[in-house]
Amino acid sequence: MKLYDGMRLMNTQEALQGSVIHHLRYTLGRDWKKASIRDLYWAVSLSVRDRLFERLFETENRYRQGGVKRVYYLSMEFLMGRALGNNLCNLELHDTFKTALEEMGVDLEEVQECTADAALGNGGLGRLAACFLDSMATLGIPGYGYGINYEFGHFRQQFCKGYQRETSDNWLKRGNPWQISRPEEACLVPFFGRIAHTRDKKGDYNPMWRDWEMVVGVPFDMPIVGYGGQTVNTLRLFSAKSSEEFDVEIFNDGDYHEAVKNKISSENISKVLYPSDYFHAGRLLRLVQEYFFVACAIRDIAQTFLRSFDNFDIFPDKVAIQLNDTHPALAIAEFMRYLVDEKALPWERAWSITERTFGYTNHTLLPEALEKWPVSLMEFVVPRHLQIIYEINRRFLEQITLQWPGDEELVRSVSLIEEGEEKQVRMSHLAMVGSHSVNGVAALHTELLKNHLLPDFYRLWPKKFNNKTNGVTPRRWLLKANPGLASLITEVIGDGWIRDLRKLKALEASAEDSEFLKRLMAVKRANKERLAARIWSDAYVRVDPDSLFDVHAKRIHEYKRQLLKALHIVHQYLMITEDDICPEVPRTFVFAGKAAPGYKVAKQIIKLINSIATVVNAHPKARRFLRVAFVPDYRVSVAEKIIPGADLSEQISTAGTEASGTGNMKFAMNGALTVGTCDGANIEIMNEVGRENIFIFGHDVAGIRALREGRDYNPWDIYENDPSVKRILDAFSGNLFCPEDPGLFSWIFEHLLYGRDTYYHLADLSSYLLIQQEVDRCFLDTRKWAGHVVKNIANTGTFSSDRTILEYARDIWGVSPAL
Ligand code: 26V
Repeated sequence: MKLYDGMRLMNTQEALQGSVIHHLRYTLGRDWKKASIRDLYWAVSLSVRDRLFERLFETENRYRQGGVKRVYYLSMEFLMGRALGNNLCNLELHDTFKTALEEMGVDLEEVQECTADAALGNGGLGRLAACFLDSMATLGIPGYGYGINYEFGHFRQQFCKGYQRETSDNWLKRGNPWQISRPEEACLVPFFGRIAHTRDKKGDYNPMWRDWEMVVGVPFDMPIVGYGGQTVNTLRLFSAKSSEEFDVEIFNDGDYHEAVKNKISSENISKVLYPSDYFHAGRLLRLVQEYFFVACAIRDIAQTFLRSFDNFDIFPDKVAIQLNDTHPALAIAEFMRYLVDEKALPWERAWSITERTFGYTNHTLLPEALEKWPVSLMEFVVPRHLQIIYEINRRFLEQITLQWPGDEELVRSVSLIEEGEEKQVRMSHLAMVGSHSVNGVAALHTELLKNHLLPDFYRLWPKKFNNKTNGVTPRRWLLKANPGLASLITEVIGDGWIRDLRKLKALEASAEDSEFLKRLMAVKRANKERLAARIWSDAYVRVDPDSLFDVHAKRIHEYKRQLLKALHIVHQYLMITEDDICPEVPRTFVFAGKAAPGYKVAKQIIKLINSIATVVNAHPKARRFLRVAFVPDYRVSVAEKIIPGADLSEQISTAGTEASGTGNMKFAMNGALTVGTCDGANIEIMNEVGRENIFIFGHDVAGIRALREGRDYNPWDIYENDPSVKRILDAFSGNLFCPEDPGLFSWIFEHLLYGRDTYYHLADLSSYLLIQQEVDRCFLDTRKWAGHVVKNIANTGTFSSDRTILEYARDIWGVSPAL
């Protein structure tokens, strides 16, 4: 059998079968007859991996020979999901592999389903990083992801009596065929210790970092293939290991116990992903993780640079480093330390190189999520970096005072150090001062950054600020997640959309074509059936694929207002059970999402929704029109099933709180209509698809601000004056949804009425209920609905992460595709 075509492995069915059998026998040592589904997963994955690596070598050669500029995307999170299906899809080998395996009696779908997601992220920020890697590889941009190889990813979610229970995600338990460790490229990272204030021979101040403890960072590489397979980049994740030299030293002192203890603590660094994306708790281990990661990344990046060049002045021409939020912002101090302490560059030169190298992306407007580290903690973990941060701040404030003499208030507001009972380092200020670019992730978000979150910095450096509206990769989120829709689209307009999503626009020509609309809705119907099966197997709720699938799937946060959705359901339920009004459109309400383990209100919201589900689904009359299902353990692979089956996409955050949202884009692309507020990228989706093809409701940012500032938000008035609102809230103060646990949900009544509801649920409730009626009316007219669906799909082209990445490449990184 012919195995090679030139330097490349063959991709015929025969060759693929041979490859699988080879790996099964010789790599895994398994007899075909005794192979389990997991063995097959491994054998198939290794066969795919062979094909990735040969392209990875080609890509590296191309980059090296071109002396190209490289982009490093530093992120504490990469929410990759499953690799096999995506790699097959991007290599365009899915169908060949499927038939090759079929002939061997193996079902490819089944093989994929038995594998864990790579859930090294919490939500939007981590998934965006994963989409960006796909786009960089597809566009042929030399882009590398850098992150942490967490041993445990995001927790697994189960429900126990309606409450969220977390279990650990031991995703590497059975190994990972996609990762290759590179112990020969490990790096040493010093921690803790003290600064000795010494002078050099010339008498100049020469601080020495002494008595540090050493940790080893071992890189693990994961190949990232672009669509078409021309480019394979890498995602490099670091695992922490204890340094042997260090252990030996202690060991020689005879303190065996200490040696073992330290081994445990250094390996703990990459043990687990922090499962919160909301509250910055300021934990020591988190700071240690952030520093460990950037120290490894900077060493690695510098080493790669030095393999081709020797003059750091051209570093910014050859390297761009993008900070995914402030989590890797210490990289700025670490790079300064590297240039000044290790490479003996003068401060000014080092600073100019640093500033020209880094870019910073902000992903949140919520003050609770902004990172601030106590100076005392930093002094303990990274004493030299704290010193450097102080020096950056001293020079920065000196410049401010020169420009605006006497403006003490300005100095206080922009300082990297927040004064107060406990002095803290403001990581966003460090990131901004050390970068040449600061960007938000949707037009509205960037405006709010400039004018509300960071107005003083905007006044200082208006040109640094820019917008990069998020996007999602159409390969995973359309081609792979929705094969039915993808092939229908390809049949009508060709397959150019896979690389250039704007081509979807051509679908508009078919918006009136009954035959096309029928086929489109048949695809949706098939996806709904698939989703219904999943809802039954995972949430034990029987649902009718003919009902309207109304989906709210994302992290559980007060600002995302799952509670507002719950109020709508309760309203419907009460209309049926008390007013005897039956909705014309039966609905299935689908929820999915995890709550941070320490976020009590979010966990209560989960319990509430599960309790509402129990009551509604059991009510003999209500269940004829309504079903509520909370699908557990939301993750990338579950999103791939839920999103294509949705009719209605709920994007109902309080205006001014959701930086962008990316689920909103995935749903629209898959032919769901959006019901949304004027928030984040919803506004841009509205502008693209047209006001008449989206359901927009509620207060906008100015309206919410007026409520906040005017102090005229009086939820009691709303409660007293609107009988339906009163009835909904009374259901919570009563025990309608918690007959066995009286008083369980009365907090909601109090929270929305007495407490300061900073997310203004009641302010938007009546317009939300109204717009939902409009949704119903529209859904009844199947043809009209289908027309809106086409308009949505056809106009989501701009929300491809390819567009986003091309903008980063052009405006921030100064790189161009190297295909
Ligand atoms: C914050 C924290 C706080 C400390 C503990 C760990 C941790 C981890 C992550 C975060 C920040 C989360 C920010 C985030 O995910 N933002 C989301 O970013 C998406 C991509 O830009 C965007 O679409 C969402 O609107 C935004 O909420």
